[in-house]
Amino acid sequence: MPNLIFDSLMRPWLFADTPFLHMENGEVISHKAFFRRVAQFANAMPALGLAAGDRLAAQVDKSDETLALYLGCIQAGIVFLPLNTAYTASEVAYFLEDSGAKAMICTDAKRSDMEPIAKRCEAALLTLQPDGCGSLNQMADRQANTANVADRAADDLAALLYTSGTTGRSKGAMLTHKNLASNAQALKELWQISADDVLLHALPIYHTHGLFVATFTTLAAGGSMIFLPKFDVDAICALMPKATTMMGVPTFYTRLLDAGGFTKDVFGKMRLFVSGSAPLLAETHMQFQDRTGHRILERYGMTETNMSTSNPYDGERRPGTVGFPLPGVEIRITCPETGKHVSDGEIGVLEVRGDNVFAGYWNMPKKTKEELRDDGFFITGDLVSKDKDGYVQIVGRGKDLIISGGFNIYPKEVELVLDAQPGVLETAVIGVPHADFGETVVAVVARQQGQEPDCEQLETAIVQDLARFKHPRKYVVVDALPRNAMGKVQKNSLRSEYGDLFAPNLANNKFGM
Ligand code: MLC
Ligand code: AMP
Repeated sequence: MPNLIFDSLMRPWLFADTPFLHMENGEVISHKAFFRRVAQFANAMPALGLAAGDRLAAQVDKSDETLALYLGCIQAGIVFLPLNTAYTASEVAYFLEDSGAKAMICTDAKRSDMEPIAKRCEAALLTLQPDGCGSLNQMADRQANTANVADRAADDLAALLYTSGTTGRSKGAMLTHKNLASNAQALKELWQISADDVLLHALPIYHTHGLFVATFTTLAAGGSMIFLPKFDVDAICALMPKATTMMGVPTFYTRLLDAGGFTKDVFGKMRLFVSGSAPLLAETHMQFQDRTGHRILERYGMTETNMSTSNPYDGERRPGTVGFPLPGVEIRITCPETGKHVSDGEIGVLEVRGDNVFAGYWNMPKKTKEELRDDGFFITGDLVSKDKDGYVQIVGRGKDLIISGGFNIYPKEVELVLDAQPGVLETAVIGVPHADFGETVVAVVARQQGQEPDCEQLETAIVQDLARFKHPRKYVVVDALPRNAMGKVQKNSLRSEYGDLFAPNLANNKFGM
């Protein structure tokens, strides 16, 4: 019975005594031991009331247990819905309601906040703890360590990942077995990942990058991972001598370059550094090459498409570009107004087609139709050009999106919270350059005539509703927002005006007027 992800990424290593996870405390978990735990989680699913095709949402800390739960869902045919640990209870409530998840897994610390939400959504609520003491860990302990494999077609869903949208409403991207398995194999081949590779894994595992790109390529090759709970420069420098590869967002690389301890003793044995999820400045690429002799391999992707393009492993890795389409992925560059192809060298919207492209947005047929064309091309919303050698360069975004340290923030979501506060006429939320996060969030708030918004109150509303990474790092109160002749707010002019707010000497005063 087929189950593409299980068959291609898990089955080959089920009984292998080779190492899979090197934990921070020195513990080494073999493939065999890990997959026994996976089977225990798979066997726990019926007791949670879940059957193949049902959704399970999880907002839990990164650990070997979390990864085993993810893969247990794959084995049992459950659709996994991972959630950023920074999301507030009200953000999680939306995902639970929208997805119709039948089970919600959280940490012990969040259980009391989640109880009323899970009850309202009629979802089973259990906890998962890295130390194995949560109620779901204990339920898994009681299960057999071999399990049946659920029959899943290539187009059946494996995961539901929510991405925010320009309307402020998050959309669940439906990812199939075919999407994830094909991308893992393509990247494994392209980046020459082998069973001998040891990946330094410091990314979160609730997003495409840490979960699918990093973990699934390692599984595709039968390699192992040094599995760190989060990115910490000292831990990275201490453990890199044992690794051969690392995948990270640009902030990882700028922080490493700033670290005195990042020396040849540390990176000497590494063979590959991959960057993605946000633009890597050509300057960072060059500085990294000067310091280490390594050329960071930059690739490009999206939650909806997994990875679409990559710089070559063997050929020239060109700074400021994201390389070529992956094998099996087609791209075209079109005019945003007419939808017609643009000539090489001209700027247009990138469209992508291939087994990597998702099946659509959960319960949003209209939105799906707007972004996924009848001929299978997905409109990414990223503005790109292609040079004469075929290298794709991301030159901007057609969508109103801020990327901070690899996390996406759709301004509309923040604006909706601020617009509802007393004294606020309207708000424009923009991204401005930031040395550490690449971009950071600034809110430009127009006061209602004769009233003065209370910035502390704005901040309170934001803290209550939105995850920390979405919070404006600066509020600027103005009389009116700039508009063009059509009445559209001119965010470009705000970005020019406030673009240097995070110049070092200005960054301290949060509430600029
Ligand atoms: C943490 N904070 C952030 C933040 N991460 N704020 C803005 N942007 C971020 N990315 C908050 C913290 O809560 C903290 O708040 C403060 O900022 C500084 O904390 P920190 O300790 O310095 O943060 P740190 O834990 O180091 O996190 C930074 C980071 C992390 C870059 C290591 O954000 C990270 O791992 N990012 C990776 C994101 C990722 O995997 N993206 C892939 C998406 S998939 P306070 O209160 O202390 O000020 C995708 C598709 C594709 O995009 O192509 O890959
Ligand atoms: P997400 O919705 O979190 O999957 O983020 C996807 C977005 O991240 C893309 O649409 C791009 O805007 C951006 N992105 C990913 N990789 C890169 C990259 N290498 N360079 C520039 N932007 C990138």
